[in-house]
Amino acid sequence: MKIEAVTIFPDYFAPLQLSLVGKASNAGLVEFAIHDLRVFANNNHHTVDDTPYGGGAGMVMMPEIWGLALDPLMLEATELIILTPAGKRFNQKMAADFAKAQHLVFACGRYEGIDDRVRQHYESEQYASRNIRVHEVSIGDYVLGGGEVASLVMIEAITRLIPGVIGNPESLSEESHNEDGYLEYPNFTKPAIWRDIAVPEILLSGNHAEIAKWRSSEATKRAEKNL
Ligand code: JB8
Repeated sequence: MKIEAVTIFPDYFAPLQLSLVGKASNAGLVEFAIHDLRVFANNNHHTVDDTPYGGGAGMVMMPEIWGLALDPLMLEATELIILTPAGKRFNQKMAADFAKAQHLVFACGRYEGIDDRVRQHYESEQYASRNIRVHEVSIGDYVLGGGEVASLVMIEAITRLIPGVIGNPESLSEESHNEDGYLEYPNFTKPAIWRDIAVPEILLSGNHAEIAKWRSSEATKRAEKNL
């Protein structure tokens, strides 16, 4: 899988070299390319934004510059992901679907976002016929300063689902994981007593059936508390 991002802040993507994602990249399971949008700003001050038509607060990123940046990235079978607070909420199902793609391109806006004609243009039939799809995505109900951090969140969630990235794929499918793929019950490791707090006795019993029952009941308690 190839993952690209277009941004005015390429340095935001430095963490892609770390941890599991960095290892996946070094192993050739995923390839990253981060592109500086400002390279395509052919005006004196490398400006990428202008005032909004219709008035209002803030600035809007200009479509011409985005077109120059994105055109060369729109290969056959590309998922173009535009981060915006108004997008569809990212979830584990979307991560699993994107993990099956060949090519992801993240368009990271700043200011009040990208001129909407960029979305409209790449949604047109000339791109659809080449299996290029556009997705407006949000990672949650809060407002970030731009799409970079949201892209990092999505890239981490997606990359760990690429076959071969997580050594033991049981940890993605085991019954002890919920539909979103994470452990729902509380976890404990050594020592058995820490600051006067003991690990629940049942976990030291070796009775796997009783342990499974206890974990299931703890998971239910937690789910109710988090409603
Ligand atoms: C300008 O909160 B967000 C988000 C906020 C943004 C842009 C993209 C995403 C662009 N502000 O998901």
